[in-house]
Order: sequence, then structure tokens, then C-alpha cells
Amino acid sequence: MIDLRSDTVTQPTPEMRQAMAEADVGNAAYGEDPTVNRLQERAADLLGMGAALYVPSGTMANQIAIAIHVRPGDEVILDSECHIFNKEVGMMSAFAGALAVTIPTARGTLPLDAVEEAIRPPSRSESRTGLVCLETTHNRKGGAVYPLDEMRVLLDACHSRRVPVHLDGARIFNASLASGFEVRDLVAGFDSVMFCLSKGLGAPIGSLLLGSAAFIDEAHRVQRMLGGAMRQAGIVAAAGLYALDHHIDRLQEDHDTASLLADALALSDRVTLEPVETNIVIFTLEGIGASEFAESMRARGVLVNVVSSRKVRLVTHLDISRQDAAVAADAIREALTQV
Ligand code: TLP
Repeated sequence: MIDLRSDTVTQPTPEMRQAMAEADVGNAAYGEDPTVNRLQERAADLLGMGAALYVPSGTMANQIAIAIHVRPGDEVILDSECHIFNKEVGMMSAFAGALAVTIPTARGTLPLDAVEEAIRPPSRSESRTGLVCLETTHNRKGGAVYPLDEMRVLLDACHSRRVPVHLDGARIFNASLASGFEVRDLVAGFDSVMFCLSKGLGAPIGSLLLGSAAFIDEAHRVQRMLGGAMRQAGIVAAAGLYALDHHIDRLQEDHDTASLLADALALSDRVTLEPVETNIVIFTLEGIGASEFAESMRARGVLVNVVSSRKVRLVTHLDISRQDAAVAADAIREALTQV
């Protein structure tokens, strides 16, 4: 099967497994796992942030960050299609006690005036604006990259009102590649950032949460509250280090294969395609249901992700070769003419 459901489906490569087998390990919760420590230092260095914490998932990293930034009853401003609001099972309310204030966007970029309007002035009778969250690349908006100049203007506006800003950078390396900016430039000024090792980078597990040393100190406590403190996690952290060393530069291949798929889709007048900037392709179907299309693709050996009744997502990754993309593109053409 050619699996285009998500970039979280990759298999560790033989070389990555070798690095895992050879990893030096210790009790990470005691701060004694040398491989976890190396990964955290490497990530902090790469992103130019004060410190980093290795956690099991992107969701946990996002939720730790929110719990640190807000007090119960505070509002969090985010775009209405973001992962934190839609796919983290309401945890920002359940755990941090936060209220979501969502803003609809075209491509995941929050309009400055809408955010300024949504930030509440200090009041004895209203809830406080505790945090603003951004996402790049934007999953549900077809892997859209948040423009750096827009980020900077928004960061300034929020900080001038003493509101911290968190970045869900699950696919930050894809954003860096597509925009031509270094990752450290993309994250400069954020109060906290998370990125995933288990998506385009191809590691089996793990995300990094980054912030100031004091913020990460607190993050250790919250991670433990969630039962996320780990022991000999160097076994999986080694895969993350391997991915940072070997799988960043190859992300262009994923962007290229996504373009190939987009070209096949663009030929059909039954498809409305979101612009394709990175490794995610999202489109809306007309005259065919998304599930029907997915079934037809499955019968042709290709798995796709059904987003809603008419929307489909394809994600390219480490295990999708150019040849696979060409086969999938043929399957798309057939499915769209024959369903
Ligand atoms: N995305 C997954 C699913 O949860 C939808 C996927 O298949 O794309 N932020 C963003 C932008 C994400 O896309 C994801 C996962 C997360 C956070 C959460 O990361 P994990 O899955 O490690 O908790």
C-alpha cells in the first residue's frame, strides 16, 4: 500500500534502528539519559532557544505549554482550524482550564486587527487573554507556511500587550525549507515552541518543547503531572538525533512528491485544490464523497485521509518515493474519472 494518510506513518530506516540499538541510556526523569540530554541540547541550539524538553508527542508539548502560560479561566486566541483546538480532544480546557477564542483564517495566518480586537484589556469583570497560538506549517490549511513578516508583527502586537505567544511548529522544518528562512529565524521571539520528530523527520516517537530555561524547568513538572516523564528514553531519542542529522535536507523530496500529486489533481474539474506549499495536499471534491474517493483509492493500492464529507488530505513523507507518487497520481486520475 502507498500510505498518504499522514507523515506519521513512516517506518524507522535500518540506519535509524542501528542508532537506536547503540544508544547510551539512563533515567531521563533523573536527567541522566545522555542521549535525551544530547537531543535536548541539540534542539535548543538548532532553534536558538534557551532550553528544550523531550516529550512523547506534539500534543503533550502543546498542552504543557498552554498549562504553563495560562491560569484557569484565561482565554487562548487561536485560528479556528488549528490542531490545538480541533485535534487535541479539548485538553486546553480540560487540563489548563482555558477558554478558546477562535478566529477564522484563509491560510492559517491570523489577521492582526482580529487578534488586537480579541485581546481583552485588563478588567475586573472579564476573563484575561492568557496566550495566542500560531501553527506552521498549517496542517488543515494544506501545509501553508505562516509568513515570517506576519509572525513578527503579531509577536510585537501581543508582547506589547503582555500576551505570550506559543508556536505549534510540528512541521517547522518544512516551513523553513519552503520559506528559505532558518528555523531559528522562524521561531525568534516566541515564548514557547514545539516541533515534532515523528512527522516529516521520520522518527518513531517524540517532540521537543522549547522556551527559556525557567519555562523548561516548569515544563518538567507539568510533563510529570501528565505521566509523561520518561526513563531510558534515549532508545527513541537516538532516532530523533539521527533524524535531525539525516532527514532535514531530504524534506525537499516530500515537497516535490506533493507537487506531483497536486499536478494530477489540478487536471480534474471535480477538484478544488488548496495551494500546495509543502508536503500536505488538501482538496475538496465535487460530485464524489470523500469516503467514496478514499475507497476507490484504496482499491488502487493508495491510502488517503478523509478530512470531512468532501475534503481529502494527502501527505508525502520519507516512505513515499517519486515512483510511489507517480503511481498514486495515476490512481488519482483513474479514481476521479471512474467513480
Ligand atoms: N497531526 C497528525 C494528526 O493528529 C492529525 C497528522 O496526521 O497530521 N500539531 C500539528 C500541526 C499536527 O499536525 C499534529 C499531529 C500535532 C500537533 C500533534 O502531534 P502528535 O500526534 O505527536 O501528538
